[in-house]
Amino acid sequence: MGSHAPETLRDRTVLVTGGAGFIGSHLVEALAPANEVRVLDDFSTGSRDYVPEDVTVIEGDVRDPIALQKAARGVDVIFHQAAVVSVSRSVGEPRRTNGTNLDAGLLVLEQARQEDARVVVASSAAVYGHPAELPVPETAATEPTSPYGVQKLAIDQYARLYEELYDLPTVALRYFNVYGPRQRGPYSGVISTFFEQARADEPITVAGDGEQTRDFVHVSDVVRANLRAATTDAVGAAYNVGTGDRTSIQDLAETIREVTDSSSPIVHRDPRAGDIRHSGADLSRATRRLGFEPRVSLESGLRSLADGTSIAPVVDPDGTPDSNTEHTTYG
Ligand code: UD2
Repeated sequence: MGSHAPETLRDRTVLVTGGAGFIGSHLVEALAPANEVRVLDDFSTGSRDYVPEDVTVIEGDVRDPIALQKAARGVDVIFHQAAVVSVSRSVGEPRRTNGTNLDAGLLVLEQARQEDARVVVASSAAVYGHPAELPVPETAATEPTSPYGVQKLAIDQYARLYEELYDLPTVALRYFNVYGPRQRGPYSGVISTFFEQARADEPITVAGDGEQTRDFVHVSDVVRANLRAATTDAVGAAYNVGTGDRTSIQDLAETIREVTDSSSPIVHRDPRAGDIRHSGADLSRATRRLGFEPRVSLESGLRSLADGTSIAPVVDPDGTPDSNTEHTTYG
């Protein structure tokens, strides 16, 4: 594959659905002000405080065709980040979560056809279910273990199909376990839970033996994958977005206790029903075709969370492409 897409985008009109949420708001920060950025969000979990001043906010439900039509008018790229991210909620309410995670995604693709816009879809490692191989490549079997995973697989495949059938440029990014600032709430993931427990000097609750592993990827790396997806020629495909490293939950608990200087005990609770044992990304395709390479090690990501320092993706303040981006490191 020839030269890779840059890690910057400028002078475009873009829409970020779920742009006030955890991942979406970090993406918006990287896109504004070099682009005209719009956010469509219902603020069910996101916050206005996360959205920069110069961004147009349309408050609405992504399932509402009128709101979406308004938000998407004249856009060049849609980053579709809005979703119900709780796996357990999808188990309790498969049909309702399907509305947001799949039906709305289809609406986004249809709207993009009208506008002739590119679509970058937030897919998930959940499409693999219990991964058939480790690290798991995009070509592995997809047998989701939750409605959430089925919904993400469906929109991931629709994105590919829209490229094939209608020549719409689409990319699906299969996020592994994303962490970083602004992640919070009951479904927010083990890293934010452990941080809260460690800071309160309360027990850090490891589910089961703690030997299960995950591929934790910092949100700034996820933003960088999105920026590449916004201009790549390698469309009509899905790409893993992780680090390629796996960390056990026990090790994670110990590191978080250390970086927060906490005296919390680490306690073991019953294993979580339906938990996947291991998860880790094979990044070969994402590196080869997209030029995506994660930059933030888990250790430096956790330290920056503990210190409250932010890690920006590789975009300079006015969005000018930086010829040194390939070699910029953090940590
Ligand atoms: C992640 C995604 C989910 C889906 C899935 C696909 C997050 C937040 N969720 O679910 O959206 O894409 O991957 O496979 O990224 N744990 C504890 N103690 C706690 C909480 C969790 O030990 O207090 C364990 C949990 O049992 C699991 C691991 O930590 O083994 C990660 O849990 P999670 O909820 O952060 O994410 P996961 O992998 O279930």
